[in-house]
Amino acid sequence: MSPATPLPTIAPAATTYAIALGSNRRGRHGAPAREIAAALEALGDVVIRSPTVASAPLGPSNRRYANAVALIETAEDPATLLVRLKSIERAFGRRSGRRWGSRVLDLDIVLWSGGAWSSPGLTVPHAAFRERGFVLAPLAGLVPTWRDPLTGRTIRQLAQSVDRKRPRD
Ligand code: PH2
Ligand code: MG
Ligand code: MG
Repeated sequence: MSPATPLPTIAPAATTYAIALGSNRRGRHGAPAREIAAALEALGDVVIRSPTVASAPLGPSNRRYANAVALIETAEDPATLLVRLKSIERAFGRRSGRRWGSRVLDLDIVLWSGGAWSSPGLTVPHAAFRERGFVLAPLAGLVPTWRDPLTGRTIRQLAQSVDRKRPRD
């Protein structure tokens, strides 16, 4: 008799996310750019990442940011991924507090290959990414032709629009 054929295991399909990383405060890994590098390690399954760029703070903080964008591949749905991102932020010393206060690490879900998603406390695409040069410029270097599912515009087009409005960012 032939040996039993193993049952096929059905793995959930991997999807791709664009994650925005930001830091404007030293943590245990060092200066903001070091926190970003360590966070990319902690994320795992990074397919491609942008360079880390320095950017002027948008909002009330007066500390400059280090920002980057990475594509990751995972079978997690957006709500499950968000729980993991929050736990990485906490492990890096992020304290909840003033909205937009300085932070060791901010990990935001910007886009998902599954399209639009909405659940309590989470909207994908990220509600404000279309106005943020520090997200769109690095993202346009990775996926210029990815389309925003809400507006139908490409990342390149969105990046060009903010660039025209805020040439110094
Ligand atoms: N994040 C914010 C608020 N302002 N400014 C820059 N330059 N970079 C950021 O990542 C950033 C910000 C809230 O998450
Ligand atoms: Mg943010
Ligand atoms: Mg955030």
